[in-house]
Amino acid sequence: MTLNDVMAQNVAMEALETGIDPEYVIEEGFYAGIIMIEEMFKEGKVFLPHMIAASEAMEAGVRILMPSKENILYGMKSKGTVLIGTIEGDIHSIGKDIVATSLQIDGYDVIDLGVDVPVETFIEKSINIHPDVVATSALMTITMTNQLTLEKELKEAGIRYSLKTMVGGTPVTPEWAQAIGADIYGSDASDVVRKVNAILGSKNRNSCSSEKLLTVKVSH
Ligand code: B12
Repeated sequence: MTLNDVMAQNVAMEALETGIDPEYVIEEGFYAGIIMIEEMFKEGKVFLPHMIAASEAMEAGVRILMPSKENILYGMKSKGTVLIGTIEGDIHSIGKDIVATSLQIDGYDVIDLGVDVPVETFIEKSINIHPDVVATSALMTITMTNQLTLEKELKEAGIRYSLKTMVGGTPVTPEWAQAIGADIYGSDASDVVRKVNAILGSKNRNSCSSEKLLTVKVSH
């Protein structure tokens, strides 16, 4: 852990102690910071190692701001299962982690497959786990196309009808989601939680998965 990471953690702890909404700290603090670094990167004022250091510091801070899921979720009934990962070819993790954690906090069983997840892995896990939602994050225009491949392969595997798909990430738009046939587009964590609740709401009222206790622990 670097000095930057420790400083980011300290700022996050200070914010929690003063009672500021953690989501506000992420959006207006860490997110704004990383976008500033991106601008400096584009202008050639900082380089890739600096971006990596900045994003690691952001991750360290965000981890502090996300409450201990095990405490919150103990004994809570699952609202459903979400399989999530950053799509093949893409290693960006921060946004995906925030979405995963927010869904967990809201009562979903979240299985986080990590980053650079091959389309085949999403298919295999969907067949074995029967998730309610398969969610993919894409931060680059070239990796967005793998979200389309996933749609096609879910159909070929004969399981597309049995689940909902959800897409997000900086270059992903509602138009893209519609064009590839994804069920849900989410712009940020609160939008995701609202939309997943809306789309699974009717199912949850009758489903046996709502009787299942949450078991998955947070992986990050
Ligand atoms: C930090 C960062 C990195 C870090 C990533 C660290 C990490 N652990 O994630 C590092 C330095 C490693 C990195 C590497 C690279 N990066 Co980069 N990176 C960024 C940066 C500056 C911020 C991304 C971020 O973390 N944002 C903060 C989070 C909170 O926001 P978010 O990801 O958008 O997530 C929110 C929403 O999008 C949504 N969401 C996210 N995921 C999901 C999933 C679902 C299902 C849903 C519903 C919603 C959702 O909810 C989140 C919470 O609000 C962006 C710039 C940008 N404007 O996005 C470039 C950016 C994404 N990177 C870019 C590039 C090109 C790269 C590299 C190829 C650079 C290189 N030359 O090596 C490599 C990628 C290698 C690879 N194979 O993936 C480009 C992509 C361009 C494009 N359009 O294709 C960007 C846009 C920068 C730019 N302007 O050029 N990067």
